[in-house]
Amino acid sequence: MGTERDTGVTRRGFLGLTAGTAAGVALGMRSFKAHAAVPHTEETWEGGTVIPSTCNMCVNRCGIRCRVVNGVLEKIDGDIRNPRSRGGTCAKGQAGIMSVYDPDRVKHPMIRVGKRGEGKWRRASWDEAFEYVADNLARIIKQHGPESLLWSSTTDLTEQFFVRLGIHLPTPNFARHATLCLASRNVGYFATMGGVPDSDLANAKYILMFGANRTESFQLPDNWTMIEGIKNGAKLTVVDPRMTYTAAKGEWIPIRPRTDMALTLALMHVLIKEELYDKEFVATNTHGFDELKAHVANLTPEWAAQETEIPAEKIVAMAREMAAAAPAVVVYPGRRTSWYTNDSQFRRTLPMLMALLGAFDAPGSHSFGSPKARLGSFEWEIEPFDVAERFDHFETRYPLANHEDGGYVSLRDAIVDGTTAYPVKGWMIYKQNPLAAVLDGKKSLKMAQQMDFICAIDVQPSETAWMADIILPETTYLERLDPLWAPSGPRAYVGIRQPVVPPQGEAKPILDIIKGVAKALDAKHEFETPLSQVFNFSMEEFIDAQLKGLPIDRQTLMQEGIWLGPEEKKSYGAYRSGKKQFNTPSGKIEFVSERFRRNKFPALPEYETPQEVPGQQRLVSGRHAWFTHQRGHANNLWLHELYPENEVWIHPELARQKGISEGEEVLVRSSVGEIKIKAKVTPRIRKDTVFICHGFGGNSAGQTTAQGKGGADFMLMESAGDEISDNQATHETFVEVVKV
Ligand SMILES: Nc1nc2c(c(=O)[nH]1)N[C@H]1C(S)=C(S)[C@@H](COP(=O)(O)OP(=O)(O)OC[C@H]3O[C@@H](n4cnc5c(=O)[nH]c(N)nc54)[C@H](O)[C@@H]3O)O[C@H]1N2
Ligand SMILES: Nc1nc2c(c(=O)[nH]1)N[C@H]1C(S)=C(S)[C@@H](COP(=O)(O)OP(=O)(O)OC[C@H]3O[C@@H](n4cnc5c(=O)[nH]c(N)nc54)[C@H](O)[C@@H]3O)O[C@H]1N2
Ligand code: SF4
Ligand SMILES: [Mo]
Repeated sequence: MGTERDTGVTRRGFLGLTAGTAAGVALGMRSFKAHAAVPHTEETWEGGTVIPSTCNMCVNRCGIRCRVVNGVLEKIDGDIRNPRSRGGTCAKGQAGIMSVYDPDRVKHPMIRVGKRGEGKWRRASWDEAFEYVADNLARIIKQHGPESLLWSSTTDLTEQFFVRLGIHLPTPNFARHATLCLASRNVGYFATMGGVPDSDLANAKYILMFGANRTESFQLPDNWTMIEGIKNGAKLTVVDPRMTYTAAKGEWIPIRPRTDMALTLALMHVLIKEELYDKEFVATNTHGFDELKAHVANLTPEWAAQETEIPAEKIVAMAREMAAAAPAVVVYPGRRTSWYTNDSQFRRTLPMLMALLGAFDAPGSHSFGSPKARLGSFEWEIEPFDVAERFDHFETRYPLANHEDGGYVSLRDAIVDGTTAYPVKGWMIYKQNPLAAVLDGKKSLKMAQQMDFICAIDVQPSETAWMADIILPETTYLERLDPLWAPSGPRAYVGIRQPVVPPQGEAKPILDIIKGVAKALDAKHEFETPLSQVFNFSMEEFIDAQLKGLPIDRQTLMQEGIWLGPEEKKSYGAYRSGKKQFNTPSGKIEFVSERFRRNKFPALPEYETPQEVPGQQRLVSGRHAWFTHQRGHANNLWLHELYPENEVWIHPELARQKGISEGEEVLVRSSVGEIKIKAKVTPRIRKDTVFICHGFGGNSAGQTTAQGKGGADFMLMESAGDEISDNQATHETFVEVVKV
């Protein structure tokens, strides 16, 4: 691991585990009592107790207030004091109740007795379960070394405990959430402007979205602020091959998929040619303008029109409108950017466009340094360790990726194709469902089958847990105390997630599970630092360390649910004037990246016309507002009632050609798989594209509500990853829709 990192991400900074050293602002002292009056809904409630906490049904962590009557969770509402969620809870947040009372939930440790995947299990005590896991890990460490263990998990407040255990073995082989979701966005933005900036949507005059579907794929507080922006008169332009509800709130630009970079390059061409760009900002704050100018000189709107199927006049008009609105423009960074093999380079073009417009460090545009509470750090054991190189050669193959996240596509393919540097025999999985979240599902299954040992720590018998040798049941987010949550946003705050009801069955919180494994493993193997010594603290102690320096104690925070920092007025101008530098090698926004050039990637994003398959459609996927692809939602009884199965969206003309009618079951076929799914015939999608909402088509027999409902997009998607970050590229596959 010891190589110089072009990403600048070091093992010390891993996961932000050194939280508190990040860009938080110091908070003024203000007593909690001074907060705005809390409740809204509970005034109408009769009886019961109200416990404030933090939602975990998706990534947003809204503030919630949970009403418990006689030990039963009856209602979840939003917490109006939360500066990001502002009292909102979506359908998923309210259906969180059913994650506790799900009849299929795993409530006891389960050990596989039949063949892998056959679904035969026996109940085990926790003592036996810890021994079982430790025996297997110790055996693999002894035979092949700790690096023979793959450690995979998805971002959450608790993930750090699981990852710490992996670090202390030590294994270098992590597979984390970013590589399924937003790694390419992060690489693109960090390379270009040193971070992913905040977007002041509420005060923007022009908002340009590429796919990002804020009215359905919730991302706080941007759902709220985008609507505020529109109310304040902003023009919203949504570029998407599909007319989402977000597109319906503005102008829909039905782009030919995978050609977005042609549009952004042509927009830059117009801004430069018509001298509409912000000359002062470009001179003070950017690097490589002359090279950019030459690079886009021939990339005319007429050229882009052929690629994107957006009329040239429209592209010119967009550039002019943006320039007229500048600097109050937001070209939105997006969140899920696991689309194509050129995603990092495409995402680079977004901050480049913003830089030309001078749309940074001004109201209505991008900025860094939004208010954030500065949490105290928990003092972990000393690192680094002497760790092996990764088995998948990730660091040399993807020199500019975030190496601590790993790359799911390349690591899975290396294992299945037999090109690993050494054997990979054990797989520990926490709060992740890779057998449904990674494209080319058949290939992922092969990876699972070649493991000697798989342990899944989950709340549900997910597709992945179903293939494990042992399932360790975690308590749901409504039954446990988690580390604190202090995001940046419109106002600094600290939120707490705490037990609202007692755990079902014998489920345990992750820290207790890790402690159990650590103790059992210490008895079987000698570690540099005994693992039980690493995990010798309680969650309460961890939280107390986080609260150090903040004017609130744990008990009060648990009672109130939130600590709000002072209201701060954002100040602008430090970057524009050149007083503050960007966190890039040149200290400026980089049109040209010498770092990319050095690593043999194009220093300026280069467009290539996508290859298409005649007679077939490009498959794209995404979200539904009442459903989270992840977290076992297809099995949630209430959400299932709202949205029981997904469909494949096809254009009416295509449907007519194939004789397919609305609601009819069809076959969708690609080079790697075939699924049955109902057709949704709609003019809201291009004729050359089909759409499938991700998260359905599950094949775990343990999930009786979800099993077999709808179609699994990931079984159709061919293996592909972004060239720079190895973020999975889920929209590279062409499919045939067949009438049955
Ligand atoms: N085809 C296709 N693939 C995609 C996407 C797509 O749009 N299309 N989207 C991608 C994106 S953006 C993402 S973020 C990933 C997400 O994919 P993952 O990272 O795998 O999703 P998660 O929901 O974090 O993890 C799901 C698992 O966590 C379990 N779980 C839920 N709550 C808890 C808990 O409290 N404790 C424990 N231990 N387990 C819990 C659930 O039962 C489930 O098995 O998928 C990606 N994959
Ligand atoms: N309700 C709900 N909210 C969620 C989630 C959820 O599962 N449910 N998940 C959360 C997570 S983990 C994430 S990452 C975010 C994801 O939120 P978003 O980043 O908004 O991602 P998606 O919903 O996947 O939307 C992708 C959109 O891109 C479009 N698209 C596909 N190909 C192209 C293309 O070539 N060009 C353009 N311009 N557009 C294209 C698709 O048609 C789709 O509408 O949502 C978060 N919020
Ligand atoms: S958006 Fe919905 S599911 Fe996500 S955290 Fe908020 S309430 Fe929960
Ligand atoms: Mo995601």
